[in-house]
Amino acid sequence: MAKSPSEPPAPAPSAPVAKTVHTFCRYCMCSCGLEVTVQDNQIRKISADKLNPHSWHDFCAKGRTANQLVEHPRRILRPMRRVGESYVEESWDTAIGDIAARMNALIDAGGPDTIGTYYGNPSGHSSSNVMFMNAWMDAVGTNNRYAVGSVDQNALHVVAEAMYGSALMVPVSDIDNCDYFLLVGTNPAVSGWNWLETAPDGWRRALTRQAGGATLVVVDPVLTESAEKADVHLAVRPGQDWALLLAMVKVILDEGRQHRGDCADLATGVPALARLVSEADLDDLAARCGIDRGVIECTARDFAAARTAMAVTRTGVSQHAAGAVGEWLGHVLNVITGRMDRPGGRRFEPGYFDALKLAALAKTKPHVSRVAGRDMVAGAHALAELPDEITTPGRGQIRAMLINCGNPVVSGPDGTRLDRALAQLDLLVVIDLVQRESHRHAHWLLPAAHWLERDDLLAFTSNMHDEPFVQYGAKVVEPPPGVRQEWEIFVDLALAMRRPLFGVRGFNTFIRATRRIAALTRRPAWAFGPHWLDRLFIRMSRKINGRRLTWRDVMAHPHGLVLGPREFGHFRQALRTDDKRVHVAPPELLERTRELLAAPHPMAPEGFPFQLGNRRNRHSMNSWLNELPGLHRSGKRNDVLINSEDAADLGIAEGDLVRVFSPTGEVVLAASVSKRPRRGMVLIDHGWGSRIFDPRGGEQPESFGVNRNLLVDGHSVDPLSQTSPLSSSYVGVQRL
Ligand SMILES: Nc1nc2c(c(=O)[nH]1)N[C@H]1C(S)=C(S)[C@@H](COP(=O)(O)OP(=O)(O)OC[C@H]3O[C@@H](n4cnc5c(=O)[nH]c(N)nc54)[C@H](O)[C@@H]3O)O[C@H]1N2
Ligand SMILES: Nc1nc2c(c(=O)[nH]1)N[C@H]1C(S)=C(S)[C@@H](COP(=O)(O)OP(=O)(O)OC[C@H]3O[C@@H](n4cnc5c(=O)[nH]c(N)nc54)[C@H](O)[C@@H]3O)O[C@H]1N2
Ligand code: SF4
Ligand SMILES: [Mo]
Repeated sequence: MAKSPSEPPAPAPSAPVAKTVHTFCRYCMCSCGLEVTVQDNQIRKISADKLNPHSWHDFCAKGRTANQLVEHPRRILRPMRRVGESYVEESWDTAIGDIAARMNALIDAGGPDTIGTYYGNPSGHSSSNVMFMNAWMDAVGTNNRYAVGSVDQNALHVVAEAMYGSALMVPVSDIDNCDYFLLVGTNPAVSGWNWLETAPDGWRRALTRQAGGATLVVVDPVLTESAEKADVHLAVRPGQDWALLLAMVKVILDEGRQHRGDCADLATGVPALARLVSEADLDDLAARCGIDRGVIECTARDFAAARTAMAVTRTGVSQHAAGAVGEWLGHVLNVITGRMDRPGGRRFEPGYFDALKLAALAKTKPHVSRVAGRDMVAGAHALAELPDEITTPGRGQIRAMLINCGNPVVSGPDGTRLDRALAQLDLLVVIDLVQRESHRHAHWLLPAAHWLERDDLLAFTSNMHDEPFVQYGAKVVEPPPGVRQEWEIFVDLALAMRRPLFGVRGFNTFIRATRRIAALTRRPAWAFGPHWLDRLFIRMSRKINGRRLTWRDVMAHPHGLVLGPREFGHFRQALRTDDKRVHVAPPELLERTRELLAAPHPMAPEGFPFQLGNRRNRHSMNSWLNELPGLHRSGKRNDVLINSEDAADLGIAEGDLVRVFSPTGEVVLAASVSKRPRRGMVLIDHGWGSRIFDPRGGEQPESFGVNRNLLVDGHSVDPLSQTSPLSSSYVGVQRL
């Protein structure tokens, strides 16, 4: 309507008031407490929440700039359907309807296994995502589930299941009482003290102990930022930690340095372990791992004699063909020297919520994969198997894939083969914030919410914090209107496919009923969703000091709530083994170790004399965040680090362009001559070489650096953890 001239002028819009929200960062397991200033649904500033009593100390530039992914110029803002070589925006109804119809048609023709899924690392930082994705996969009934664990932490799941009786029973570090740190295959100075564990400020706390007299031993083929600070750096041969750790166990058992009480009372299987080490020869083990026998003996004796000590093993151990054995022997060292559940060692943190119980209830039905014939690990098959499962004809062949929070072409082995396989699918659906390398063949791109745009209660990781702690991850801003959280997508898909969520008949009817009631009463919270489960988990919380946590407690503490002191004595009780003891000698691990002992010493194949190592960067998160401005000021690319003596032999100088090749692939990048890698090893950061497409704007894809995993063979995996040997492939290097 036109304004009459007599009307008073509209008041000048007053600037919206800024508000402060306290939450935590969900990029990595450090889970840093954040203070975020918001104005008019725009993030103005992100800083460390220094009132967070548990976890703000690792706060880094990734958290500080988290708004940049929220505001990413190439962010997907509405569902996008592929039309030829470009994409068009569609409504959610159209997207869900089309995907449901196409998936149902595939299931009708070939059964539920025609639908495959891959879920990546960020899904683990959202309990609503994980729960509802599993509920949807159960609705579909597919066994074709592939997960990031097979390029990450599967070894820990396998070992925890075998030794402690639950894949989720992971010990946490008691850093502040530790006198002797044996850190194997981890670089906490860069990556934080985290894997399936959150020990806020862990690295600096360990350095404080060191300044007070504790010994810090870092086992790493690379002179990393952590190794530089160590009292002892053992530059192990890549992939051979198992030999080093077995030698240490042998020295301890042969010389009678074990903790007699724990070996008799807490553990079973010590005689079998003793038999195993009696078959091994110290000189042989020393030659395998490339560490002097005398040094191994001293390290073993010092570890066993220290007042308090812990061995910590991480991805540098797990991402190899002998990863599960290496991981196992790290735990064995702790158990036989009496480090479990004692100050300065590794504890079990019961948290506020019994995640082990829930994990046992929600266990995935066992399944043997069609092509490779392998069991699942922690509810999923190995990423390395995915290409063959897509391309090999027969009943159970995958014809549609859903990628949730993942970039497997870059994060897993032999991305070229996976990329080709993804191109053959009838349907590829991606849920992500932007379209990356693994998504280039997608038929549908579904826009996800960033963690700053969603609430999270991560009850599953309750026992992974190094003290009893709870914090509600509050939403900071509203997501753009066309964006949805993963759980909503999974519920809508299950409803549209007419397949019951959680695989429970009648569940969809129940959901519809709650939605109707919510609409009638205008109370959106009455519609079934993850908030129902969050409240349930708080209700199910453990009694601490005789009192159960309440929802009100959680909400009243936006900075998070430390529920009590770090306690010992929960480990034994938490064990899920039938005899309530730690199984130090699981038969499959003994057998695999004997296999390794019988195998010849590793030798570089003709023409590929170097082993390819890996680094993480403080300002990258695996294959993402690399593209954001402000991070990576020194240049947005990765180069190849070559040991200075090797470089001299090859005639390679700083900055030279080199070709790095393996039987699987090749990449070209600049050389950096360095003292960091040990001789015979070259280092390339992973996570680079992933294109970022522009499905909305139609601009050219952006790309930074090269994907070093193109050099990794996808066929060989650790038979126990099914993890790809990402950090021990053999490569050749040539100056161009
Ligand atoms: N050579 C080598 N390879 C490695 C490793 C190594 O050390 N060396 N490390 C391995 C490890 S430890 C890991 S964890 C894997 C990671 O492997 P992946 O999990 O497969 O890949 P990421 O690079 O983490 O990619 C995550 C994707 O999720 C998207 N994303 C982020 N947040 C969200 C969200 O909230 N919702 C949705 N839907 N999407 C989101 C990002 O945009 C990105 O595209 O890589 C592994 N690969
Ligand atoms: N800034 C940053 N932080 C992160 C991440 C990130 O991408 N960026 N990712 C997060 C994720 S998903 C994870 S899983 C954690 C991982 O946390 P960490 O496991 O600590 O990861 P890395 O920093 O890659 O350290 C692994 C170390 O193992 C070494 N290594 C390689 N091969 C061998 C070997 O055969 N033997 C031994 N002993 N060492 C070896 C490597 O040289 C490297 O220094 O980090 C998390 N934190
Ligand atoms: S990315 Fe940085 S700020 Fe975020 S949780 Fe990890 S260490 Fe903390
Ligand atoms: Mo990871």
